[in-house]
Amino acid sequence: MKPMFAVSPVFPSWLGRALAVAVLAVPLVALAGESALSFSDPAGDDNGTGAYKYPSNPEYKTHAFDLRKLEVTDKGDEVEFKVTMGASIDDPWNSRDWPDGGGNGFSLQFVQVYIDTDHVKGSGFTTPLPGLGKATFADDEAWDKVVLISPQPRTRLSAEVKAKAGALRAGVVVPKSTRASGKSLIAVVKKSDLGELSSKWGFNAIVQSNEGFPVGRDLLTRPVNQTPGPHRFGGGDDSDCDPQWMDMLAGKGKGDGSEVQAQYSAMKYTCGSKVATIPMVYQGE
Ligand SMILES: [Ca+2]
Ligand SMILES: [Ca+2]
Ligand SMILES: [Ca+2]
Repeated sequence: MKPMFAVSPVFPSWLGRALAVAVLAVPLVALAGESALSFSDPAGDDNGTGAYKYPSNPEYKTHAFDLRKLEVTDKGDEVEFKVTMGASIDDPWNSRDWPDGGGNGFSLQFVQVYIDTDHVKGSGFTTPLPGLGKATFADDEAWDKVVLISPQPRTRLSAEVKAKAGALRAGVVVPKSTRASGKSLIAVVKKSDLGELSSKWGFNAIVQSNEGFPVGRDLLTRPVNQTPGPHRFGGGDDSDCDPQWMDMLAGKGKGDGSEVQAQYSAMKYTCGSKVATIPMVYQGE
């Protein structure tokens, strides 16, 4: 009898610990799978500085470049970036038939999600990738990573980055997969390429247009000119002294009306003397 008494109290306590670990492990995994950062942007501010116009070709349909939401979700070993626009995502140029293995099922949009992972002055890059025109990030909001959400196949995107990004290439993240769904673009990034997602990170989503035949050193981006053309945005400058994108996050990234003016102010430029600013939005602060 004695050995039974000696053993039996040990067994339940071992079992109890195992159960406690199992019960704790389940919600921890579920929490990681659900934790997400969400940023909103006002409707109808897809005119850059306030003056920009869409290309004249009707394929660039109304609000196809109107950023509404950026959601960043922790998926364990991966992080999902979901960018939602004001119109359904189309594929008028049949991206599946493009060279290098075919594109990602959409044609027009190209979103660059800039991320400040440390919020340390002087740490990171203060200029965007080539093709966005003249623009700067504040010293204490310099970006460390940029996720490229492009319809181009990975081979083409990676080759363009290698040829044109220079030193900025160190921060470029090419997603393992990118697709369109309804009004959203969804890109999945390996956490080993990005780091552990934090609510303290700063974000901005720059909405550009995919250009398969880019001008000069532009990295797959479509210029903004003075006058719109069939495949050129208008309302800017024919050189690259203007900020060349249509929409981005501004203010607190909550989507309220004040963020329209905040965007226009940040994108204000004067050729030769003042360049536009790309602000970071920090949800955790
Ligand atoms: Ca918007
Ligand atoms: Ca321009
Ligand atoms: Ca905006």
